[in-house]
Amino acid sequence: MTALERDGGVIIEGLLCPERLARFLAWLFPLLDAAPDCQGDFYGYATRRLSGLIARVSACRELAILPLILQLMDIMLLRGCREYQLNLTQAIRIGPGEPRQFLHSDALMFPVKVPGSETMINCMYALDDFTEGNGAAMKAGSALIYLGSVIHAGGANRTGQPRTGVALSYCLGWLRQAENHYLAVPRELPERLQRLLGYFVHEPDLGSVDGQGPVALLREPQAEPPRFTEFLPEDAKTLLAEARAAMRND
Ligand SMILES: O=C(O)CCC(=O)C(=O)O
Ligand SMILES: [Fe+2]
Repeated sequence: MTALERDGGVIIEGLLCPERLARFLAWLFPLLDAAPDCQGDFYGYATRRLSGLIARVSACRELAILPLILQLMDIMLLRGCREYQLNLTQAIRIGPGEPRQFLHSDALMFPVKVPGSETMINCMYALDDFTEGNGAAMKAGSALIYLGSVIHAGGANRTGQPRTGVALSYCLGWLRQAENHYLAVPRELPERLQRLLGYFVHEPDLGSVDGQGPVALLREPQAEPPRFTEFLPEDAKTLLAEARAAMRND
C-alpha cells in the first residue's frame, strides 16, 4: 500500500521550481485580482475561484502533464478505468475572513463507489505559503495530492492576506468531468493534453464521434469519410476475432 493510500494524502515539497511558480503567478494573479468573489455557502463569499485554466493560463498546461503526477495517477486511477482524464482545473483564492469550509470529500460529485479504486484524485498546488493562520500548511510550490474520498475542508483564513492554491483533479475516464473542458479549451493543443481533457474513446466504445476518436475530429477534415470503427480492449478484440473465425468455419 502506498503512503497516499495509507494516509489519504501526501505533500510533495518543492514540486514547482521557483521559476515555474513565478511564471504561473504572472499569468494567474492578474486574472484572480479581476475576478469577483464566489457566491455560495460551499464555495464561500470571500473566496475567488477561476476555472478553464488550461485555456487561460498556459503554464497550467505543463502542470496538468507533470510526469510525476501522471505516474501517480497511472498507479491509482488505472485500477478503475482504462484511461483517466482531467476532472477539474480551479484556482482557489481564499480571502481574509473566510470561515472554515464545510467538511466534504471532493468525490461526492460522483454518486458511485468503484470497488478497488478511487473515482478521483486531487492535486492542490500552493501558490502562496499555506500557514496555520491562513488555513492550511505547506510552502508555496509544494503540492498536496489527496484521495477523492478523503474528508477535508479549506481552513479559515484568519490573516489579512489571501491564500491561493490551484487544484487539478483527475478522474476515471468513464465518468463525467466536473469541468466541461470541451467548451472551455481551444482546439489546438498537444494530443496528450487533448486526450487528458477527455478527447478519447474509453474502451469499449465510450465517447466516439461518427465511429471515430474525437481527436481525429479536431484535426483537418479528411477527403474520404473514414470507416466506422470500433474501440475495444485487447482481450475483447481477441475473443471476437476467435468467435468470428469459428463462425466462418460453421
Ligand atoms: O482551497 C482549499 O483549501 C480547499 C478547497 C476545497 O476543498 C474545495 O473547494 O473543494
Ligand atoms: Fe475540497
